Amino acid sequence: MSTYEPVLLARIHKEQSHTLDSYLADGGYESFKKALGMTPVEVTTLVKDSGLRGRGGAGFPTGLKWTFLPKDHPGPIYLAVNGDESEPGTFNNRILLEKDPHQVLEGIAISCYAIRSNTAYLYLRYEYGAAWRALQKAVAECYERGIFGKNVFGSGFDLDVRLHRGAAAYICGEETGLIESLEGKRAWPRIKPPFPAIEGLFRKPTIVNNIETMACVTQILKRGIDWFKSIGVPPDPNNPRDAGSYGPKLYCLSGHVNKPGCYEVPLGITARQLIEEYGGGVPGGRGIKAVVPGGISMGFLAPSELDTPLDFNGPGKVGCLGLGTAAVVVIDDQTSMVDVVYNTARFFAHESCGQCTPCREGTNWMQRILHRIRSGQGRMEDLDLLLEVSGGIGMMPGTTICGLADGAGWPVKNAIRKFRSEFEEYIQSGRSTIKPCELIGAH
Ligand code: L3W
Ligand code: SF4
Repeated sequence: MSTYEPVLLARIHKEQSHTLDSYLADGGYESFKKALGMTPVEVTTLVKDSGLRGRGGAGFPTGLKWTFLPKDHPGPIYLAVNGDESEPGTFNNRILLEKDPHQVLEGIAISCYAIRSNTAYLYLRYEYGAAWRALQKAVAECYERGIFGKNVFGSGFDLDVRLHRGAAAYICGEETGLIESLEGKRAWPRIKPPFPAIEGLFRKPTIVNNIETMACVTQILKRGIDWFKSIGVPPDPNNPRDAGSYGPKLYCLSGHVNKPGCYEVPLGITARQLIEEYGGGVPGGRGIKAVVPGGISMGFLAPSELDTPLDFNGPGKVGCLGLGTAAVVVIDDQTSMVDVVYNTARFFAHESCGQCTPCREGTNWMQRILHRIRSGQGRMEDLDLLLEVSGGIGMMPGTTICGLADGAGWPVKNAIRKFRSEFEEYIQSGRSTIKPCELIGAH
């Protein structure tokens, strides 16, 4: 097991870890004070040089994103913090917000200062009631003690942090859907460009960053670049475009493991290490059929791919979409991949916002074809039809406003490519794994 000592999760088991008094006793808000003693450009450069990449799914370099803001903009500039954590299997943001909200709020304060924003909006997933209550209390404490508000710490810098509760829809986590929702509208993603950094919330320059990214900003200010870069994976020397995978990461481990949970370890741990050393293996000593490397949009690792490093590059090298949210879901050898992929398709068909025809129709096609296979009525040509709908030229990939269609198609085509014989056997057998209760309301 790694000797790494958690930093982002260091406080979560302490009594009253969510309170301001507890946070201040551990040196809380000293990083914000340190940032206020620097110029905004210096703070941005520090974050850029740390190599921090966004933790919300795309892994985009955080400091670089900040530099996309228009120079000398008269303002306002906004920070929108994405806490609409909805990717299945992902719960790292919830833990941070429930147990250590001030670590996140401090990162928000530092980031606002760096990007010259006086207003941050934290958008929280509707279902996160405990996190909502913890955040409301934490923000109120910050206003009471002068950490937020006018002239914070006598610095001349004004900061408002506003909380917004989401609307229980996956698409609210897409950055422009989130912005639309913050504006009080239906969360229909916008066409990019313009990117939010140029034209975002209320048509003003806006940076959208994830909750875990904000916690990392706090720790980078506190511990420095060398600490951050001593953890994780440096850039691939054979890939000049690789920015590396530095720092700690919160991996959410779930599914068929003995010890599911949120584990903080260096980026680059392999799926096998995570499952065996942290998750305690698969219950009953059963085998592994597949592993989702980072949220269901990303596809599946086959048993022969379990030594894949879960950094920003590793999963992509074995046919997955990427690291995503680092939500690792273990699927044992007693589970049907047809059922797994059907559940995935059903989820995306439900969550598609419906603006784009390839996504609205494609996600439904996939669900219906997979339902037909599951009901024992599948045809062998259904597999190529699924591959065509999910990955064919001019079909779902690359034809839509946001990435949901790509993310919906990828696990379907990836599963058929890696587990085709299982799909074929299922169709040939003519059997069905549909449970009677599922027939209620089935398509
Ligand atoms: C200015 C440019 N800004 C890119 C910005 C862009 C965004 C960031 C990354 O998807 C992934 C997705 C899900 N000028 C820019 C620029 N930017 N070029 O950089 O952009 P992008 O489009 O690569 O990613 P995205 O649309 O933010 C996120 C995957 O994450 N995912 C996540 C789902 C759910 C959660 C959650 O539950 N927490 O995040 C799951 O796998 O599929 O691939 O800010 O504006 N030239
Ligand atoms: Fe909506 Fe899907 Fe189009 Fe995204 S790709 S905007 S979810 S219809």
